[in-house]
Amino acid sequence: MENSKVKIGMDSKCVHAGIGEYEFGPVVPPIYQTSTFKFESTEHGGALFKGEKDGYIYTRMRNPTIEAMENAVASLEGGYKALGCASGMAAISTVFLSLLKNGEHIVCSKSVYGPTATLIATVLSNYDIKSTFVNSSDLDQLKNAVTDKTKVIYIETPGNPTLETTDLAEAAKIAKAANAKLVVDNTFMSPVLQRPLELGADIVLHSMTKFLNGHADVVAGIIVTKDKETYTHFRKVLNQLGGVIDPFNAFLVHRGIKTLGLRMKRHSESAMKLAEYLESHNKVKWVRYPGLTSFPQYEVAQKQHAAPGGMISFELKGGFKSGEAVMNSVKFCQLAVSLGGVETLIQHPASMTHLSMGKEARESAGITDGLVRLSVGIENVEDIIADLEQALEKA
Ligand code: LCS
Repeated sequence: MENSKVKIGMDSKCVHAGIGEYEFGPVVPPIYQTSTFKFESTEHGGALFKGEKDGYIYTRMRNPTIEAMENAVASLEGGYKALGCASGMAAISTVFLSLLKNGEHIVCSKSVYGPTATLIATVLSNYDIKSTFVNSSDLDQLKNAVTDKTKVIYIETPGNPTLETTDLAEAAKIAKAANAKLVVDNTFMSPVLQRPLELGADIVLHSMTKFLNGHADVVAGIIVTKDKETYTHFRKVLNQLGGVIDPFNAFLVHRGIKTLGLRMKRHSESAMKLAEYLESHNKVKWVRYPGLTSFPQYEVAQKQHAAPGGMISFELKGGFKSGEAVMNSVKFCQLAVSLGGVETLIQHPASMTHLSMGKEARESAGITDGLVRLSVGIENVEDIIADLEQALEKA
């Protein structure tokens, strides 16, 4: 199916991507839960190491279960090949360490997952890699931040947790003119709703802990490359750094991907209803959701997304205290970090995911103290609304 010349729809792709032919004819790829693979002889082992023969040596280097999942994500994103990683952060650090050298420069969206910003500001800086953080939805800011040393433009869109949305086709033009690689964190949308490579990005990555797996039971990441040269270079670096996914987690993610098309539709439909409900609520100051006409980058979102996705952020009129009161009052929505699973999660970035950034960097990125983030699950939306209704009474 995967190699078939017949063009199939995105939901069909989610079900069939990456599935090959296996011994005994299973419809699901077997889990090769092994760290190593036997050689037929020293000649055979030598030929594998020299790349003269195709085959498996050691799971950190290659594993058939991991490869099946990687092929699925590469196919959904429209990429060449992908690299399964132990977490989203392993994917991000592998990309940075593969692309950047001392003396070089990275431009990054201000509204990114907290540890991504912290990694750039406190770890890459140790290797004399300089950085500039910009509101990347403002293309002039993005263009003006580029220097002759810029090698990477790193964009998370929609950004965590503000949902600030960057026009990727325009960002790709800026990167191309600067001879820099455009790297996009596509975690919030998944390839069902947004495909950055088609818009001109060079590299896409995900925390697969979120929508791709979708069931809140795996921590994993992935890097999708556009060409053989980049893939081969990244594979070598990942093999040295060692942050690879394991076969069982790869199997679980691959299983999760089968329902990705259905899940993203349901997340988007329910989130749209919730965003409208929240926007009309008298305790809510504002709502950020790409499907609302009030969304600051509504036109870009309409152009770039197949549907608005499952993430909402909103600010309560009562600020920090109200935020705390709502979160301590929810009964159906669960107070937890992470996102993109089938269950609805609610969290407070200033005290949780973006705590490590510090107040000043948070405020500059638009992450106000009263901001609440909602990851809308696939439950009956009436149950989520009823829970927020009773919790908002306490705000
Ligand atoms: N990129 C984005 C957009 C994320 O939201 C996260 C994690 C990561 C990368 C890192 O992925 P991980 O290593 O955790 O697989 N986001 C989280 C969040 O918002 N709450 O808890 C984790």
